[in-house]
Amino acid sequence: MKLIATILSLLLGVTIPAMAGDYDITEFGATAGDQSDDTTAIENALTACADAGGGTVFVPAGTFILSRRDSESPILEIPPNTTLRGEGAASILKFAAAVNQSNFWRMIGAPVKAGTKNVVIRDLHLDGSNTHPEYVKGETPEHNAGLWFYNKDHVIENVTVVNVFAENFSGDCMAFSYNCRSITVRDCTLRNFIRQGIQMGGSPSSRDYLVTGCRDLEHSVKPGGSTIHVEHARGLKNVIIENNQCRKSILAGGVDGMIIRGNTVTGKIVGNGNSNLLISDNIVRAGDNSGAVVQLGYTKGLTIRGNTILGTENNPTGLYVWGKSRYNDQPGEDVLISGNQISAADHAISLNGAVNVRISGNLLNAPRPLLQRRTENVTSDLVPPTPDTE
Ligand SMILES: [Ca+2]
Repeated sequence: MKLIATILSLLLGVTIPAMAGDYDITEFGATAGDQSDDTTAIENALTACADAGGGTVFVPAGTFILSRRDSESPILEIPPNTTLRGEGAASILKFAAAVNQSNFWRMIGAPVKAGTKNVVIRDLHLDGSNTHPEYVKGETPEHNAGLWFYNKDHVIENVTVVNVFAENFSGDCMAFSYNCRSITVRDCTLRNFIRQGIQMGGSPSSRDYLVTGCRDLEHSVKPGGSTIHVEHARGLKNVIIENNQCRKSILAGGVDGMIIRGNTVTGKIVGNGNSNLLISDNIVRAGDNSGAVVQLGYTKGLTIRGNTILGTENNPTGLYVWGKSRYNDQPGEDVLISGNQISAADHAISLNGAVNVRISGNLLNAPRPLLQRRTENVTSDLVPPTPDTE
């Protein structure tokens, strides 16, 4: 219909009102495969979509260039009831090289003045054009991101990201934070992030995030962060991180109600300051890191079940549950460790500052199965129990 409207418009010299439906960015002046900037054209397509109350903004196959704007971020604001859709990996939205000469540029996000809701972003390839090989403090523009849904003043609700390939971002490939609710990231692919792959934060009203079926490809830069990362959760509730493939770690803290399940991770799973946390059925292979492979600090209500935790000679500890240190009053509290397979160079399980712990039915491959320090009320089926060392 859009094409017919355009032809009629040309023949009759009149403007046909926009139809609900597709807003093809090339019909608004975007041109693929050249160096011409396409930012204004795509903005105009989004504005037309917004004026119609929503619809689908279509990015055909080809590379389209996005540049910095007057205000910092996000560059493309997705209005409510809008799908931003490409044809898959061949539909590329790419930062102009100059974008990475400064910081705080985000490619796609919510309108700054209004928030957004009912948004789908799918079948796209986002390229951040980063050329920094690794993070260097003060030099790497670490806040330049692909997706950035964050709004201090307005709600961002029901955002679904599907089949998006995001690479070469000097900050995060995708980030969700303040005022986000009902966020789904499904079947997305990441590569070459200098900060995090998928970053999730929150605010007291943030809730209900699902990240599933995502993976990072082999990197040609040195990521400084994790494949999936929850940071600055600020009261975030209900996060599910399920069935992802992570070349870097999963780090997640400060969430009430979180499931980390069925992921394969090369690196670590680390979580601090959570409550009501389930870690189950993950396969975690220690990467080139040392220390404990899975580390869970000052968590209240923690179930660690059915995981395969594989350390190397660099990992003295497989699973480390801790709390109540000089830095935190909260112990690791109400902890169930059951049915895991754990290997490590020294201790399979280490408890430090943990209270109310039940350990049962684990298959442990380590010189010493259990180390306890500053624990209370630990029930274990490990025979013979390892004596407390302190
Ligand atoms: Ca162009």
